[in-house]
Amino acid sequence: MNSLELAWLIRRHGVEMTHLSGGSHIGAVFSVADIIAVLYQDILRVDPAQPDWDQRDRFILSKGHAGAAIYAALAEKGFFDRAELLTHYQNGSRLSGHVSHALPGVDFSTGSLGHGLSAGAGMALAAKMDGKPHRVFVVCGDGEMNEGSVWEAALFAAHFGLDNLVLIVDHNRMQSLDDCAHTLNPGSLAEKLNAFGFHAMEVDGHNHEALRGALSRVPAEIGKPTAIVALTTKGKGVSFMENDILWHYRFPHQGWEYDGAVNELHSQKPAGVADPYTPEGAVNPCKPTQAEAEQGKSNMDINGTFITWGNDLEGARS
Ligand SMILES: Cc1ncc(C[n+]2csc(CCOP(=O)(O)OP(=O)(O)O)c2C)c(N)n1
Ligand SMILES: [Mg+2]
Repeated sequence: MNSLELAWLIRRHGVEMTHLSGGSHIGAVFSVADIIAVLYQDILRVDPAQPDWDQRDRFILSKGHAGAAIYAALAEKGFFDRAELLTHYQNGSRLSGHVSHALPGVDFSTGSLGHGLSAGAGMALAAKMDGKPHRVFVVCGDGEMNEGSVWEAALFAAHFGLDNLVLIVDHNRMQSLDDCAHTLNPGSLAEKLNAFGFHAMEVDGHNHEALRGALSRVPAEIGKPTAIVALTTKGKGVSFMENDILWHYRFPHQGWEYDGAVNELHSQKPAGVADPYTPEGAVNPCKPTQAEAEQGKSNMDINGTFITWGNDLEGARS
């Protein structure tokens, strides 16, 4: 398998998992899918046969609401059975809505935003103190960068010269209810991280070559933590989900949402990969009514009023 195939499978599993569970944050999963695929396929030194191997690279998905993405990657890499993916977000499942270290291959439970970089910095410092060679990779959301604890961790990482620590920011310019710029404008994250003592750079977060290039050259500078600000699109891969805040939380409902998502993914399917759920795509796909098509692009009207339908209004606000 190559990273493009893994990224496609992460998105396809993501559609199925969120569709079946009626939950999860599919826009965030699609946004980070390419980053996670390149990490797991080409960068992370991990071994599914020994998930607790002492010298494995550590990975923390600090934006833990995108747990479906790491679950799909871990299953594809052989950490657990693919069938378990379909229990996601359901009572009793190890694959809780937000990332849980109950699963082999998960180093740190997340979901309460703002903690991953602190934990990762601690792991990186411990590795330095013990003279161990592994690296620590942390993915934060750009909305998550509003959390003050992230910047405290950044100061700490630079102060201790943690060049075995890599922060990747999934910079999709949106958070749960609005654009980052309208919520608490982060300005240039790369400039700020450089000012905090990182070696920071911007890359196209959907371009596997660019991601691989940046992630293979860590540390980017000896003695400094590396930051990769990955420029991404929320909902990347399904046109009606892209850049639409509705899809921060919404799951693909039965009918045209599910069929449309599946068939758009099929139009991008790498030849070497098989769809485990709908080998030929959605057959006789449902089409949205005109009203649905008009509403389906947003959950807010021009006055900022929520106009969602179905059963996920509260979810859209979490
Ligand atoms: C401490 C904390 N506050 C609020 C939330 C609720 N929440 C879940 S996702 C989210 C938005 C995150 O936006 P971003 O970090 O940009 O991630 P994206 O979904 O865009 O990848 C919020 C506020 C949370 N999980 N943790
Ligand atoms: Mg975001």
